[in-house]
Amino acid sequence: MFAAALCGFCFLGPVAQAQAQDCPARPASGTVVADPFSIASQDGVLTAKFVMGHSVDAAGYTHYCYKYQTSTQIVEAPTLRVNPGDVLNLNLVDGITNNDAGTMKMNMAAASGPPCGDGGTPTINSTNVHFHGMNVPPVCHQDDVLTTLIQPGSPGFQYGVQVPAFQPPGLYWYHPHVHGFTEFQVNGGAAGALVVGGMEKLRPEVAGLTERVFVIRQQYLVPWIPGPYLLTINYQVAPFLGSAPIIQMKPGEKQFWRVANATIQDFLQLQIQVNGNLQPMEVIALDGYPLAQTRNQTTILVPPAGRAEFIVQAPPSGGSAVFFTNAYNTGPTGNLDLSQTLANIQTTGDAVSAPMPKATPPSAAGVKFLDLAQQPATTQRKLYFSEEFGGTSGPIQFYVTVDGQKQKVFEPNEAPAITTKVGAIEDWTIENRALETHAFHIHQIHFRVLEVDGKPAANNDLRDTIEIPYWEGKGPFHSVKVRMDFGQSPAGTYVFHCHILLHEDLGMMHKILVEP
Ligand SMILES: [Cu+2]
Repeated sequence: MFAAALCGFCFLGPVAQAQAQDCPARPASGTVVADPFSIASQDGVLTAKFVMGHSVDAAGYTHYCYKYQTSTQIVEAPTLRVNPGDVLNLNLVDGITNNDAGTMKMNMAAASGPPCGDGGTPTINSTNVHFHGMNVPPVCHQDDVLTTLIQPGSPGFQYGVQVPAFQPPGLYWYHPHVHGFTEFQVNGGAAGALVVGGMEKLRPEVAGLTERVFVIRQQYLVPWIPGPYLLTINYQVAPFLGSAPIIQMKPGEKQFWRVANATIQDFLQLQIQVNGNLQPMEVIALDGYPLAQTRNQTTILVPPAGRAEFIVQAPPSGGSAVFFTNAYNTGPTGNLDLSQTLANIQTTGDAVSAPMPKATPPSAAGVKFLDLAQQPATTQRKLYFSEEFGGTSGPIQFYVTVDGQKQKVFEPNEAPAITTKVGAIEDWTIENRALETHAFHIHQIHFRVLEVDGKPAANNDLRDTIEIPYWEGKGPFHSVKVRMDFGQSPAGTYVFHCHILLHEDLGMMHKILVEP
């Protein structure tokens, strides 16, 4: 969207002066990409303490960081590894200090109802955590983002997240979700991977392969002005010009890559190019959920907040390969999602000559609601994304609206736009009436893609985030029809929104109440 539309934020002022480096140093460009530090549950429990830090580096980039103390150093945003049925005990301290922008509070109302955590007014220095894609309850101390506020200077907040026994193995992620301020902290780097273990049991293709976790993030040059931005891979900048990050593989080796799109707005079109040619990737899972059947793709579109897990094969000795994101057109009022190299794949060491072990047939056991498409829906709904220029509360308004209701931006104390019940099965048709592509996301549950633009979808994948292309200005609106199975939903109030985080912060979000 236009930089001009951001002027609601412009009063936040210029880039803060470089300050003491509270956040760990990030890797230099052109170096070998390391996986994030990883911490795993033991005996069904993962206990960790994070401190949210903040600093501005010498280049003027604002960092937000989930700091974690290992036995030897402080790292940021480690990968959390749990198994279905585990408990994640995460203590989060808001250690943001010396953040000048935070003194200029935006006019954000607190949510109605009893506060969870420290309460008070949400500011750019407040934080909380959303466990994106996890089917956990939207309640205080688990995955409530509507009332949970952690404020600087408080002793910290204790999450005790009960991972459901039915949570599919796969890649999820965590990030802050304070309405009005989500973009700033995620843009600064506050986001990390969460892996639910056991993929090799459902998809034996990945058993024995080296696993890599790549978190693609985005950082604006100036954190609250969209415009020039850089993509990073595991915190290493992937520059448009100059030395690309390096991913090392053995010649001919197959690896299992788990890639999270933790950007604030970028639609990634992931490709592997070998000697300039597109190479198929074997897609294992999307948005954490194993596919009913794996499939080969040469491009994987991953909307902001989406995840893709796939098998990559390195070129033989002497070959060269590139991990690439192709340009994606987000429409006349959309952002520029440019093509660029994310990393150069460098072959090193001995070639892997033996063929990969033959996979045993995959088991569908444990994959949730494979037969969902055969069940009748009890309710049909239509929702749409839209934008309005020249409104009273800023140059542009972003709406997601239940058809028949009034277009309005999210208010923390609003009533739910949708009320349903645990056990309901609903079909939602979500249309995009804006001149810009949006990314639909709902908390707590996955949905099955039934139709795209009114035609049966090529793949009935289970997703938690999906792109809906922009309107060309004439002709029908693009749409997706998805099936929501509230039989898998916890009761409670949670949200659906666009996962372009600025849009969410500006109110392209509403609540859904799922009654017990
Ligand atoms: Cu959007």
